[in-house]
Amino acid sequence: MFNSDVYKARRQKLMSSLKDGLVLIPGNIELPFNYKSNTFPFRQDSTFLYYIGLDEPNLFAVLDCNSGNEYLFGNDLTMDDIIWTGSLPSTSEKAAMAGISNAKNTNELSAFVKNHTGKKHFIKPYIGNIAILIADLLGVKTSQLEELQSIDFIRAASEMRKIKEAVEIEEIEKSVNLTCDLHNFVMKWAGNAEEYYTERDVVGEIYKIAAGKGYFTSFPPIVTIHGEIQHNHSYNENLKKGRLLLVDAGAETSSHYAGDMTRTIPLGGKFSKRQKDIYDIVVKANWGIVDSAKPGVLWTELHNRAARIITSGLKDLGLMKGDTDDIVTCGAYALFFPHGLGHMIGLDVHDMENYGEDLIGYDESHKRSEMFGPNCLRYGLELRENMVMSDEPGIYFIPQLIDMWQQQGKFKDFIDYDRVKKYKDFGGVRLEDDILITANGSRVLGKGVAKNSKDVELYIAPEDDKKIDKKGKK
Ligand SMILES: [Mn+2]
Repeated sequence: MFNSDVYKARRQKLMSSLKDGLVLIPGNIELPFNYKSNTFPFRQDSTFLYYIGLDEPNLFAVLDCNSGNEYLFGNDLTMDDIIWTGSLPSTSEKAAMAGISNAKNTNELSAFVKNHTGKKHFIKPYIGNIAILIADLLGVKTSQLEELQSIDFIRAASEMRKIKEAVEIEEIEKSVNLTCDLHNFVMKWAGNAEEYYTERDVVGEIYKIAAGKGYFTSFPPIVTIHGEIQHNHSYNENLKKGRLLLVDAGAETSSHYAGDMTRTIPLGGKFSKRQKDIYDIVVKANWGIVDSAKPGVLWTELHNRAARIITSGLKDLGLMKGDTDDIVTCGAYALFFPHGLGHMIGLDVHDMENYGEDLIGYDESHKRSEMFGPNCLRYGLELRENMVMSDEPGIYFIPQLIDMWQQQGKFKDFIDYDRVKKYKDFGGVRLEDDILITANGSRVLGKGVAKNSKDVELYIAPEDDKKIDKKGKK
């Protein structure tokens, strides 16, 4: 964790923005996967990590905005516990690490909260047991938590968390570097792998690096020769030479900041002409965003910029036709690019998604698009200095969607279905990097992974490493 001053300053800022009432910040608990003592790896709640920093289960923080007093509730270990866990810091020692001066036993929490008659700020929990706890503390039903949650707390916390502090950027860059390590390993390994290996073997290598050198992966990896299936977690296909393997994976270091990158690897080491044509359009779209991202620019505009680059590339190949601006306005490109350009990254790989995408990514004057494709965009506001975003355009050929749109005659003036149908066995390409918004532009975080088609082929082949451009654009 960072120095306690970091957390103290964040809590001060939160309390002065909320002004009134108690702020309830529950830490996470251990979750069983088949019986109580057999648990998933513990992952602390990100709001708790941000304001308190302590990375242990069964803690609960309360901030009193009126008095400025801060409390940490926890259970000190009994001898029965120590036999199993060894001795661990007491609750007051943990409180001191977070810069909190009042430590209390968990059995005092209920009376403490119930005796306070003022406003209570909390964010709707995503874990059932914590929802039950909060509902009990407030004397309400769990079904009421959504309407009772504090929008002020959500707005204040997301305003703080979306702009990364220097210490956070340093941690994110470490996570992105570990993410680069795993992609560099996987690109070479899978690019040269024999066909009896499967997607699952690649996943095993990803877990080995992410869990061995960091905390874990920041989300379940997507590793698939069917890149057109957006969240494919089956991992059963063989690594067939000539196919493209889409690998969307990220590492989380022990500070719990996330990295999130995607590379699309030609199995066997060489792109076919048809693959390279599509791949190079996605490279162009990916770099197009790096070049134009800067403070003040709307993320929706950058989504449209990626859509324009993809559209004009597909027009060059004869798969689309007509006016590029018309195509972007009506959303015909979403046949090939049916998701959003990218999302905020921080303590969560989709940062603060538990606060509600519309609450953190949109506001009164920026409403979410209702159009298929851009309606998936998780952020629709302006970029600001020191935000971290994923830049992840893609082109996919989804056979069922192509058939459906053709049958409906949808956008037939813009899409050449006879040609598109020949790509139904193609799969998909996505390229994703994590970018920091700087004062005047943006910077790709991390040490880099080959991206341009020539560099990818060079890297997979027994290479002269010095020739490969992992940061540049040529
Ligand atoms: Mn992503």
